[in-house]
Amino acid sequence: MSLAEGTAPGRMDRGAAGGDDAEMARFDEIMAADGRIEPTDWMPDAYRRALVRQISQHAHSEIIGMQPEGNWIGRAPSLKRKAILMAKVQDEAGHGLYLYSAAQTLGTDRDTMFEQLITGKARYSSIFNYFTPTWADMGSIGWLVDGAAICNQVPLCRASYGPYGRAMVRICKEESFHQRQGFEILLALMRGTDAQREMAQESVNRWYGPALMMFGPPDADSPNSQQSMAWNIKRFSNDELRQRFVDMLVPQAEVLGITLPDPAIAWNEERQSYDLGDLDWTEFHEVLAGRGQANAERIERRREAHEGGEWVREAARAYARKQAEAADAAEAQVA
Ligand code: BYC
Repeated sequence: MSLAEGTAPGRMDRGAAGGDDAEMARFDEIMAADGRIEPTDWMPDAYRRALVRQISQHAHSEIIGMQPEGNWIGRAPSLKRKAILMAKVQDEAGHGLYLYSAAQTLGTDRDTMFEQLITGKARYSSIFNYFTPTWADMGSIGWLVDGAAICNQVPLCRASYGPYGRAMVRICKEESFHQRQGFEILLALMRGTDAQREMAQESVNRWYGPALMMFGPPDADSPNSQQSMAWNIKRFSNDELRQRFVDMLVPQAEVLGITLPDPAIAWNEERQSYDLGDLDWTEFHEVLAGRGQANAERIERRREAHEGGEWVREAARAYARKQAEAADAAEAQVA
């Protein structure tokens, strides 16, 4: 959709005669200057929709992303590992909340987003539909999944929509810690027994491909990339970021002594980058269609947690009601 096709709520209220063109021109100017759009600025509807789509999917990913690791909190191999894992999972809850707040500034309420998630209508990252059968999976998630997240999300700190970019700054700082703790789990295993080394390698074998698919389909099959890049939401294409990630991983795998499960990985002198093999995009589309290992379980657990939390929401509403009544009563007394 072209920029000119967009309309946004409030546009008619704000636009004096010719105001629409002026607003559009102002928006284009901000984009051309690589500036920021804030919630009170006029923006085309299509831009607003693109942001709500990406930010809400991102928020859902953080919230669903708590489950594969939450699975290991009670079974972490030491008190220290348990404390670290709990902190990481809590960070993910926090990331989800910053992102829901950013999406709310675009006029989409949180209840609607939650409803879309628990009814299976909303997307969240494909990566969280895989099971975590071994402790080494906590290492692989940190090293590969959070590593991919950092590659993808550091450029999002410069996203043109202010609340999203600002949320990403804090998220990326925390993701760096997450990635290091994953690398350190794998390093400890690789310095351990043969069985521990095997566990680490087997886990990386399972997570490598799905982690690379987190960046989205190949550029030629990515319907949203071009427009998102024109709007300075995305700064790099899916394939560019995937390449960056592999270039970052190869030397790290060497330090770990882990083999990346792609025999096609080879240094390309001309491109000054690593060549890589094809990924299983059929699997990706199956997961997106809801037929991954854990899709049904993830949504079911989320729905249960949401329903189980109803009493907390009710208590918060009752508290807010009482506060409002007290404020009204105080005002009436002054009057
Ligand atoms: N999984 O046109 P494309 C985390 C969808 S959280 C599922 O390239 P776009 C973490 C895409 O939505 C990780 N769906 O899309 C948390 C689109 O469908 P719709 C999440 C995917 O938006 C806890 C269609 O495929 N990170 O790291 O230009 C613990 C065509 O794709 C996926 C973010 O959300 C996928 N992997 O690019 C640990 C980052 N890929 O909406 C870690 C923000 C694509 O048209 N998001 N699709 O129905 C983005 O950067 C971009 O949205 C994407 C996709 C790169 C993901």
